[in-house]
Amino acid sequence: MTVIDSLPTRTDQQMNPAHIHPEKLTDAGASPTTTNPDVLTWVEEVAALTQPDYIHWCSGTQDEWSLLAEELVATGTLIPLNKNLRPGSFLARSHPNDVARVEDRTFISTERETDAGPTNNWVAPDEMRQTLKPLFSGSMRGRTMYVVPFSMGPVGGDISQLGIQLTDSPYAVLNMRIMTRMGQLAMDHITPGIEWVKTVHSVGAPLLNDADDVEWPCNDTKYICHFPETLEVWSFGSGYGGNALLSKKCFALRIATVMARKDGWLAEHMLLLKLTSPAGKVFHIAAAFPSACGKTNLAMLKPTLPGWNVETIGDDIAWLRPGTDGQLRAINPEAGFFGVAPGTGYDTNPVAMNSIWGNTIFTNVALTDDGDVWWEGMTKTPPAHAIDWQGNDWTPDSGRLAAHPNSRFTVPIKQCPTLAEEWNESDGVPIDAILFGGRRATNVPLVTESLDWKHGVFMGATVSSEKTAAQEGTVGELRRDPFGMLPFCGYNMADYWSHWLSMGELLGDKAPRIFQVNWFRKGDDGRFLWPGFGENTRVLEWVVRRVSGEVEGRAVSVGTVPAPGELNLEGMTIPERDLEELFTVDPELWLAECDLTEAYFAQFGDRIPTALREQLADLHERLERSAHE
Ligand code: GTP
Ligand code: SPV
Ligand code: MN
Repeated sequence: MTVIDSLPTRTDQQMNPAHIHPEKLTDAGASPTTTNPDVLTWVEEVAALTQPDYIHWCSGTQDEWSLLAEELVATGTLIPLNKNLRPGSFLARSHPNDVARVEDRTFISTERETDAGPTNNWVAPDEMRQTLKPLFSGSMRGRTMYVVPFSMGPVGGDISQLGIQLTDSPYAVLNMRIMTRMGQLAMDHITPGIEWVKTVHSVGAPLLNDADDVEWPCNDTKYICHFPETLEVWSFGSGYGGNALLSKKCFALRIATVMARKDGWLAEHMLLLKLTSPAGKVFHIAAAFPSACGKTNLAMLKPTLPGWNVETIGDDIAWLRPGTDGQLRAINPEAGFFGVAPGTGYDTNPVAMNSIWGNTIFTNVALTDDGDVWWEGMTKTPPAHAIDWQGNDWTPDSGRLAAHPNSRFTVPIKQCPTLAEEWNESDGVPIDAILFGGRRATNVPLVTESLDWKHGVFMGATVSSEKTAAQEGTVGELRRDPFGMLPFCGYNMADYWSHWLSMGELLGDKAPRIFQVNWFRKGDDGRFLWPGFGENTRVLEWVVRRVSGEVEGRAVSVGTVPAPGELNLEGMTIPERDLEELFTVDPELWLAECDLTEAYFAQFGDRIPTALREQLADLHERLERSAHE
């Protein structure tokens, strides 16, 4: 008898009233929804290890979603929001120790340590399996294990990939249905012999002896583990975001970077947008910024320049591949947004506000007295009273934040009013420009074009950015975050740079142009020099005018910046001094930055591509020259 046969079914009478009542789920969910022996064996093995009371094979239907949501309301994990104000929406409050990705608990297990590289936590695969075994052993007791099949990208698409997440978190299941193409169609495509990614997730909180469940089960011990060589993810102890929705950072970035390197494509922490000029010319832009550095905002930008239009394709992850015409084409592998709530308001991001009208899961935001949500920056005037993200009474003068700084909304991408019609194209959209960015109070100009692809890769490789609340740790601390990928590259970062260089060779003169942007430069008085948000259209306009050969630019030591008058400032007021400061390149400060880059590169030893060493030497020389001018 197989493990699956031995597990109770939906009609079994020994249900634990304290957890999900599986009898409400359709009977179909009790039996396997595939005949693929690879899937069946794997599900059996994981069930034998984790010992769930039930297995539910997810169909991905709306009925299933609604039933699960209902069950989570009954157990207190989800609070239904006011149906008139926020229909079909729920609030979840996580455990206060489970609020963000845990980078120091994130591991890459490759046979050789150098394949993970100095920027990843490495543990040998065998050793990691030995560590995980006792943790996962019995970890799903008293719970249901959900089998969640999903496709990243349109099911069956050229650039798409398939995966299954096994999880004991129904909250994760609900989120996965929003974030991916989840359901039977994906399962039907997981046929014997094809490549698919196995992901296993347990909150690590077995329910023993009919114990009552808690609202947010998790474990103080957390492990987010990747086995790129066998296309596996094992995540233990957390129910939050990138730790638990394994399609996202674990699969679509860490595992996918390894797949992409092998097969000649790119898996990136990038937004995708479509920009149409007043003359009707269409451009597609991909932009890589670190976590909580403005991807969602740029992807949904409301242009302040008349006649320009931005449409949204993706806000977090892009997979890029040369098309048959030799152009780099990109898809958004996701199907939803897991966006930062604080700072999102009608004045900063009206498109996001209009996307989350309903059918949205909010996590760690505040609950208003009329049953709606609130967070810092949502409205200018805060509510007089609310329940904060930890479930306590809150008033504007309580001296605490109402919402956690990394509180988020999960919403289907189809609700985005500016969604581009091409968002679902299986061969993606052609990319005209790539932007790299970060949060830099100093040094980095508002916009700089790279001299060529190699210099662009150097720009991406040397990005530094101030840390945000998206990861556990100290907010504001400056750190290297190459390509916004520091926590997401599943292999040696220096090899990743080599891969980017070789993609440039492959693309040749069809390669998109590369730019660096920085919305976050500050004056001596600590205020942002650039208004940002909708006004970033002005930067996009200059970028595409460069791509179209309509503007000359001005050569500076770090690249090409707008020549005087080229940045369209019509209809906005910005002090002349601020504008000057936004583009100031101080050779002394940049030379100091070069020294830091040299030390940074040194940790990669001889895996650093020669081209990047040459780029550093050339930059050094240009800066020396300008310092003596
Ligand atoms: P992840 O989902 O964590 O990968 O983040 P993201 O890059 O999508 O970040 P998001 O767009 O949600 O931005 C996070 C924060 O940056 C919010 O607090 C925004 O208010 C702020 N932000 C975004 N764009 C701008 C801008 O142009 N200027 C300034 N000053 N702040 C911005
Ligand atoms: C990020 O941190 O870059 C995110 C949020 O997009 S999470 O999915 O939690 O990683
Ligand atoms: Mn992200």
